[in-house]
Amino acid sequence: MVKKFTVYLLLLIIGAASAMPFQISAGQSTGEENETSPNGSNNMSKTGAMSGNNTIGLNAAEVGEEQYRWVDSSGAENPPLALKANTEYTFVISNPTDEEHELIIDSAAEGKVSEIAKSDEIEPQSEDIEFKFKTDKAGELGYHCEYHPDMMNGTIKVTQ
Ligand SMILES: [Cu+2]
Repeated sequence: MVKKFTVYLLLLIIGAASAMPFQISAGQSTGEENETSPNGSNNMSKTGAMSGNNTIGLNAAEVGEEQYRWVDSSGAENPPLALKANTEYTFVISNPTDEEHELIIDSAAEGKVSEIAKSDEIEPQSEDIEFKFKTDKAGELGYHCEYHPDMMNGTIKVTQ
């Protein structure tokens, strides 16, 4: 246990040092900092936000025979997302599968029947598409695929 944890820590440190390709993790740690820091540094991180680090890589993936998931840049399947209200995010979505997908942002309360925003159709084997999303309300949202709602879905936590 202890050894595994040490190795994991080392990997984390190495990962952080190599220019941080884990955008979702980076977003989450920014959120934690904001909660504990005074208003002054919140303003500073908003300035940082405008410089374009609000990109979320979320790719369609076939993880087994006709088993589809959303995966983030670290390979996590259907990862929970943490977003800030009043901040525009750009989802960059690739689809190396042979199926069509479409990302729907939904109201978690009403689940897959509701639709707050949606991406364009994501054609099989297509180039990356970009989908911009912004909300002014804090709360719980969800996301899913129009065509694979039971396999490709996750939660979104929006904080002020
Ligand atoms: Cu799908």
